[in-house]
Amino acid sequence: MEEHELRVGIIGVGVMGADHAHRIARLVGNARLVAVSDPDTARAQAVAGQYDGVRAISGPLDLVAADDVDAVVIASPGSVHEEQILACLEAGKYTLCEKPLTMDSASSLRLVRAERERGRPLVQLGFMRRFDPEYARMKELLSSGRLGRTLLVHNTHRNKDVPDSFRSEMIVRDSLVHEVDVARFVFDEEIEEITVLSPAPSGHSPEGVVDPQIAIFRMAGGGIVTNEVFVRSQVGYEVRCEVVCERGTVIAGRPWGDLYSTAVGDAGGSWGGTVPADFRARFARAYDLELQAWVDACRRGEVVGPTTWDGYAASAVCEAGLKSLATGAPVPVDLADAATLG
Ligand code: ISE
Repeated sequence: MEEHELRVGIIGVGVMGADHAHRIARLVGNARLVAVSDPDTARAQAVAGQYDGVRAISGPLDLVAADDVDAVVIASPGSVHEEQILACLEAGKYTLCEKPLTMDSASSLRLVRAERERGRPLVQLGFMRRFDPEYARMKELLSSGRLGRTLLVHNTHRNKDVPDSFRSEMIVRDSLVHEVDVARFVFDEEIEEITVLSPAPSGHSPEGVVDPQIAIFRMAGGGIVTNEVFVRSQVGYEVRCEVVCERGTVIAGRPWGDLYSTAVGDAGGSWGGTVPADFRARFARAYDLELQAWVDACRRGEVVGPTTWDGYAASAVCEAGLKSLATGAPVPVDLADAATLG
């Protein structure tokens, strides 16, 4: 082992956690995967068995406490994040936590407070879009001032398909949450109000599920963000962001070609290229850069990227979004005063 190699443990090795395990074990520099944990112990054993020197630990908190684990990736469901992050904070271990931070704003705020009380940041949130080369270049261009003030953002977020258990609420909490972070990242402002509209659902939506959804954010400075989230589009994974400024526009995630049309076919969706099947392909580079930035920061003793505050703000917006989903009416976002948190 290199002297300063970061020894990483991963909690949760479902789709995303297994992808991160491969990344840490094979792609990211100066890091070594040492342990994984999952309630499905057979799955944990199977992932551990793919790499030399990696063991499966049955209890996630035992993984956090293990002496040879320097830092932890949390890719478990949001409902267990609070306990697992608190354990990492208690143990003083750097943590990269997948979104959502937690399932509601009260528990997310408890984590913001717990981290601040311990006096130094330890947690990076897994909003990977910020590391995607196109989103990062877009942000740089906006920050340069060349396009003038940002006025509007239009986000498109389509998945090929999801299981029937992915209900309307999950579209807000698990999918729209990315656009919440994109809006806050692009504007550098909080979201003050959200409206979630329910168009007539696709025939592919299970009974009672609102898919697609349209969400509208009103930003603190008055800007507006429109979002389409459609998780059963049948075609593939399409994520785009168009930012409208006073002197120009910029688009991240735009495919090239004259007419851009996707449809379901034998070969899947196409536009003269291939529409990626899911986020692992579309954001592969973003995940590589996100994990490398996290490892490098941990080794320097720092935290970079989205914070627990970003996770909390996203939870608060989604909570208001769920209320709006029920009525279609605008709902104000209730956010704690950052200045009073210490
Ligand atoms: C999933 O959990 C993700 O994080 C993906 O990025 C998102 O596109 C998808 O809708 C979510 O289910």
